[in-house]
Amino acid sequence: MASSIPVVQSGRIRVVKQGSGPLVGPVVYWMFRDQRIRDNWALIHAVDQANKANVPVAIAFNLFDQFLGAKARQLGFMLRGLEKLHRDLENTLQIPFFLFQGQAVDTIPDFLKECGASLLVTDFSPLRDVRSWKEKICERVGESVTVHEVDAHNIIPLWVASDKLEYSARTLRGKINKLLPDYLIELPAIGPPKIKWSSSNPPIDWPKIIADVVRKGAEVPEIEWCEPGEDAALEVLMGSKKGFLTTRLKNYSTDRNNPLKPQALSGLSPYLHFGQISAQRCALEAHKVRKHYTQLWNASQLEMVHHGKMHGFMRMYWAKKILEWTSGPEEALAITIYLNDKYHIDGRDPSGYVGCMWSICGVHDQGWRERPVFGKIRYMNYAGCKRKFNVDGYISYVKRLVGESKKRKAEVFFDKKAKELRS
Ligand code: FO1
Repeated sequence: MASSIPVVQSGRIRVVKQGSGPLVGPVVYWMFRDQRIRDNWALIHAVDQANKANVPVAIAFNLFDQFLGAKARQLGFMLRGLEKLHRDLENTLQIPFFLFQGQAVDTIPDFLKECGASLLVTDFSPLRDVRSWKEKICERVGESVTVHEVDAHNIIPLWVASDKLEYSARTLRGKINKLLPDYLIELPAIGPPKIKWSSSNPPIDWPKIIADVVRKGAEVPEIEWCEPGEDAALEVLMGSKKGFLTTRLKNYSTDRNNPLKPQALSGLSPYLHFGQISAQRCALEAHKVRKHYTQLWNASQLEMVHHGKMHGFMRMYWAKKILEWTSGPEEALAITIYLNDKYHIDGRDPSGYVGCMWSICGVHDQGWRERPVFGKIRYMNYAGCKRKFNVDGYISYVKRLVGESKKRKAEVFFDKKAKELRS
């Protein structure tokens, strides 16, 4: 197998069948579960292996006649997503996309034979049927053909996270969290492969295929409220208008269990199911939002510690986050009063104590709609700050303040040292 260090972590790839021959023929990625170009480890691996062996790469998709009772609703969504993927592939990566209809155990081996492929890359699905199809395909492909399986769906590859049926989320969560630093990493973008596919791939009559599928599966009609495809998925995740992370996450903690507020949930499951968005992308983007969120609080804390005077607005946000993060109001009050007295030039003052009491116990404030953690105490969050001021500007302002204060400290330190040395 021609491959130096794989671009995809070895833990994410399983050699399902080791072919006897070298990688001299094309690489084919049988796309099944992860129907997307961006952030797709299986596609990244297929292109990487093809480039390293100087062979072309193609994507093959098999449309089953019947798939677990799927009707117009599911197949229409899936195929409209694939139609966009096919167009994007042609416009950006020039990777051919072959659509077969029938049983994958027939169409995939036939295609590999026809194009003389040396490596079949598959994405990973734990479904029993899919596993048996893969076994049959391994039996049917030529001796020389190698078959790889890449877990492009999970952040931690399933077989790395655990080798057994976990009896509780708690035990599995611990294993996953330990592995996140290794696997929750940025994904490389792919460019057009080095070697172009020889034959031009046959045109696909998407409107006809979709019309047939929708007509045959009419008993479960399509949905209108959820636009299929990778671009729509990213909009739902982080679009400026209705993105979950950008505009709706703030309601999640309070409204996630309210069926009358479906917008509080991400709305990403249709896209995750068909692999039109990567769970890893969702987690990476959520981390960025979270980092921002803690960066804002850290900035207010640093402004107090180094500058000795935190802006009044930030004192409310700062104290309320401590309430959110601690075991209850008593602990939060103890911490805010301790820090306020220790670092604020204007701490140890009746108005400081009232400020802490206002933020944490609602003294002099009205009662607000009850919500988890805060009860009836006024709620303040990052989104609220963003509406009021330039959060990034405040964060960099405090960075400058801290830099200047540390520089002054260093000057004082070295002046003192120099005096000592002179005396
Ligand atoms: N995957 C395919 O490769 N070909 C299909 O024809 C196909 C139909 C299909 C219908 C409904 C559905 O919910 C899923 C379907 N899938 C199909 C699988 C899909 O790719 C999902 O990612 C897997 O079911 C998730 O494991």
